[in-house]
Amino acid sequence: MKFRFAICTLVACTAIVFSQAPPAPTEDRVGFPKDYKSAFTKLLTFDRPDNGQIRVIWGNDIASNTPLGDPYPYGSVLLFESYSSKRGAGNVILLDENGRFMPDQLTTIFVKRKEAGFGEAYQQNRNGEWEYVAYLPDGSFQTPPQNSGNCAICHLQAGAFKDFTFRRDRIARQASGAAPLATISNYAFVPGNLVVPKGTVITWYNDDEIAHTISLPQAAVTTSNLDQGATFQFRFEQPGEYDVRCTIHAGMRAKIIVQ
Ligand SMILES: [Cu+2]
Repeated sequence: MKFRFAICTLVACTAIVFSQAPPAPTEDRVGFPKDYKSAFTKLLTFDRPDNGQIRVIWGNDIASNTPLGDPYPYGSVLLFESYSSKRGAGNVILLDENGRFMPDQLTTIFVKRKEAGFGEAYQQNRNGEWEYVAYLPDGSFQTPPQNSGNCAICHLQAGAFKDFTFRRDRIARQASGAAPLATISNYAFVPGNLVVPKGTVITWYNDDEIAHTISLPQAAVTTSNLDQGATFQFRFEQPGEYDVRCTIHAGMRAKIIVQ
């Protein structure tokens, strides 16, 4: 528990503020799934360009077989491994030939489990029936249960309709977790035009609520429908100008200039 003293001279008051960790369980009912690499399914590898972390999301059979839109059944376990990524000169994040971050060190394994009656201890921040614990790779605590209140606060953002789980749309669409260089939003390619060096892999991410396609006439490529959360990747080997079109909405136009 931390104490903070605030003295408000204008109103001549002195207040003592107790800032406390948010409410959380005191006991680990999640459990470190030692054998996850053989027993779980790898669902998504997600690159975070803001901090260079790679998140590899895994689910046990119950969680992995739950369709998008359904709540996860009891017994579901989801986890993500957090890796640092390899950096080059100037601390620049290095990319592999597919435009992906390259894992360096496995630092933390964040785990959540859903069981009947779980989550009550988070009180006002309760996420349905999930509880959270984070472990170091040796299975010891990184975030013990009593400090996991912030996990619940964060996962509240995913909302009850996604059963408090992020990236479900990407997992369901088998999307790439690469950081997109372009997105589709409000019936538009964003940014409209993009200039890249040859050899660049561009990942488009459909952030719109309806399906679009991506057609590159000069490369003779047209995707099938990309639902929300889906991605499409293409490597531009040859310099030139490439039109980008949606075959459903004729007004959607952009250009990739490859140098
Ligand atoms: Cu479209």
